[in-house]
Amino acid sequence: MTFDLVIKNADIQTASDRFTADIGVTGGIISEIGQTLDAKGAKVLDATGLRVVPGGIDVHTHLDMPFMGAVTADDFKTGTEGAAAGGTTCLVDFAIQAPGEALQTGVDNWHKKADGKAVIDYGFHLIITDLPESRVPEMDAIVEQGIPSFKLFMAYKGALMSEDDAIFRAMRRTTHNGGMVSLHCENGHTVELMVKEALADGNTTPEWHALTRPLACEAEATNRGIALAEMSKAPLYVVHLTAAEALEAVRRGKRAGLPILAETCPQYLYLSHEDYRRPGFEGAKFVMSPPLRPKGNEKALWKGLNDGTLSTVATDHCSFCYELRPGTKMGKVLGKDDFSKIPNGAPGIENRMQLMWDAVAKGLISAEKFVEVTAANPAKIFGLYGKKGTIAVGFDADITMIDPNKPYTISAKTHHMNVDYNPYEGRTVAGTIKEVLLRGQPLVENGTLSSSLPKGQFIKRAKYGETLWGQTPVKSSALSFTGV
Ligand code: DUC
Ligand code: ZN
Ligand code: ZN
Repeated sequence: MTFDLVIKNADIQTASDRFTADIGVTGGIISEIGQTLDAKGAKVLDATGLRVVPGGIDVHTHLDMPFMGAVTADDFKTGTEGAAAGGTTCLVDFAIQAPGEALQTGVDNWHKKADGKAVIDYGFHLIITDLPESRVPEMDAIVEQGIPSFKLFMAYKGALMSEDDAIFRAMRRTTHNGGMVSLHCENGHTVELMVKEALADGNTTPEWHALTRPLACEAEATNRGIALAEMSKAPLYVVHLTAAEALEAVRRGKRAGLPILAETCPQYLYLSHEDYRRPGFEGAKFVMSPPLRPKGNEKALWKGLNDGTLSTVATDHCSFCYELRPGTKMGKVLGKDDFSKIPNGAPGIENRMQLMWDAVAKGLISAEKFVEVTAANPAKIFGLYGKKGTIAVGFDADITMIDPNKPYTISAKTHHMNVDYNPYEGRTVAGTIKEVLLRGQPLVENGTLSSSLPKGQFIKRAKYGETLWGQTPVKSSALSFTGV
């Protein structure tokens, strides 16, 4: 066998195993894993001293997204460069169907945004905002294009929110077309009322964003979403789960044998409601939905990761600058006098792998769990497995190498994302992302973003319950509701 690249002495970590071997790459695909591969004529990368893990897969990002009168600061260029620098080699971004628009239009718009700009591989989910009965069949064509997942919002009344009948319609269709619905679970009706009351009482500061979206607001919606999934006999993926009570609802659903899957994000594991009380207007940097939760809530999330109730850690990367961006009217400061006008969202795409590896170093999760929630499960759930999500022969050579002995300090001064703050500013994590490969091509070399970055490809994902073995969709043995 001849190779284009051989990674020598790799301390390989997958979701199930750790072993030392050489990795041979041919045509961007892992072609052999063995003890002493012959590297004659191949480029050689010596991984001695590094931990070698599958490239991260972030299944929840919002790049180049118009939202709340602003547009996110990161587009597919800066967002994927940030992702690459942080060891993420594939993402699934949310395309949006605007109200009144055909579903296909939302997808077409997102292809235009990403094509030629992304430096890592990517897929899309589709956010549905308007689903009368007459539009439901349009979902089938979207699934057939390799976009088998849809997101509907139970919050953001008057903008993104869907009522229960639309959610139910979407879920029922997925039982026929091989798609899956994911839900943003917050009760948009109570949020609207509580926000109005808070403002009428003169409560305008960022902390009120969280006070008007309490834990029960998320728990109620999560319970309702699970009930809708049960009635429609459809799988459900709960995005950005934060509240312990919502986690309990997922746990109950799983125990009852329902195909319910859930994700959390690093911000809900590492940050808390106290960040809203930072001096001045700084709390606005943490205004996102659902909001950060009171200290102590995160313990339930770590437990949920470890016992499998939570299957994935994604970022919900949705970056808005803090200051007004020159020449635009976009920035968190839009809500200086009214918290409800602060664009919701925070950056994180670059820091997810570092923060979760830090959890390994601190003993909060195992190295196997790290790979499971950052790469393997995202790939299995979202139809990428067989191509992405582990280090094995036949898979894309998407590989991240971490120096576990070199701490790294997170800062907006050094990050690659196009945003003027970092929610984790000054935090030192246990490892440094040293080398990152996308289909064998360098994204990060010796800790620095490569000067000649590869072109990211749109990945046609397999339907729910299928994988991309040999790059062709087949029924999966990899996905089980207890396993992920
Ligand atoms: N939450 C956010 O904070 N921003 C984008 C959308 C979302 O669900
Ligand atoms: Zn959401
Ligand atoms: Zn989101």
